[in-house]
Amino acid sequence: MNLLKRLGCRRASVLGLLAATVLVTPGTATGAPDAVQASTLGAQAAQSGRYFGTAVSAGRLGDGTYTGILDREFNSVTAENEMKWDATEPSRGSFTFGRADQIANRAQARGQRLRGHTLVWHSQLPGWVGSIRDANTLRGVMNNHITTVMNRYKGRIHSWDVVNEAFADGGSGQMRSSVFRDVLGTGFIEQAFRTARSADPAAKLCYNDYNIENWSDAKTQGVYRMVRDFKSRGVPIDCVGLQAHFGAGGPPGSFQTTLSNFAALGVDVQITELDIAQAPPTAYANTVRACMNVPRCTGITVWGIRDSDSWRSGENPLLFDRSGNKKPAYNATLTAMGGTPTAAHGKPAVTP
Ligand code: G2I
Repeated sequence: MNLLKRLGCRRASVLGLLAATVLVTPGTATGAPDAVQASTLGAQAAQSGRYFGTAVSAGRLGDGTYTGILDREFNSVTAENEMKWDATEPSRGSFTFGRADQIANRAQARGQRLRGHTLVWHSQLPGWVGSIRDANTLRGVMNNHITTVMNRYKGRIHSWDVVNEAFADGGSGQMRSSVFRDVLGTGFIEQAFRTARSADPAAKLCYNDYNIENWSDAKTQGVYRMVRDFKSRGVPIDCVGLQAHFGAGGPPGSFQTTLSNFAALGVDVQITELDIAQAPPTAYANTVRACMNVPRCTGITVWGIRDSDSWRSGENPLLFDRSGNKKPAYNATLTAMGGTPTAAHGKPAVTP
């Protein structure tokens, strides 16, 4: 029933009230999306069975503004540095999990899911690994590292970045030089995935990289050929992580095509480290929409909470400003996931 008819004799005063409301809240009369519903990124993503996560740094867990946003908005957590090799096995066979445990236990206690990052990576690799020249030794060391770290969090991590950034930039489409490739050969990736599957059969095993978002890039094609080869030979791989560290222009026009093409190989895709220079709302919306349009795009992780928490903080690339306020890109992200402007909900129609 029409609100004004229901209110009968109070019609005139209600009309006055509505007129005043329209005057003080421009946008309401047209239904323009000037706000989003009282929801959160994680809850909104969950409506389509996805997660919305963030990188978390153990050193910031004492900051109440940081943890307030973390616990309100996100339902998946990635340790920004604490599960990397230099943090977990700084010397051979000596494992340290203090800071990683802090992040994992905290997330688990709050019902947040965990992404594992990362087991085999040429960077943040302790010097003792980089100086190994014997293949049997390095193979044993790599397998032991994968097995020990995965065992620690067995059953608690939904997706592991088993191998990170193994492909070269530029036009080669080949793997980059690293101690792993140079000593073990290109087969080290397959070896790592097979070891990972044995260690935690329930975890999704991902290959994760940056600059693989543009479909025609040689690097994207190189990773695509590897995943296709793995799937055809039964090498265990479940997902491709596209980091999505974008410039101000946001994702390339082919981004959704890239996600779809990987997914068509029979793997999930995940956006694993999203940040965009200057955080243009449209660039965030385009990125999120591409994921929402691909059924096997199972979740999105932003690489930090506030601009001041970012590894590229000079570019203000995240969803919250330095004080923890939502930026325009936040609303764009929530809306792109299906968040509905509050102006369309629970407010009386303005025209009778
Ligand atoms: O570089 C951006 C990301 C690219 N993809 C893989 C990610 O793991 C990587 O994350 C960044 C972290 O956000 C940074 O926080 O990885 C960097 C290292 O490659 C991290 O920076 C390092 C600093 O370089 C160190 O000086 C510092 O000790 O963080 C360390 C721990 O705070």
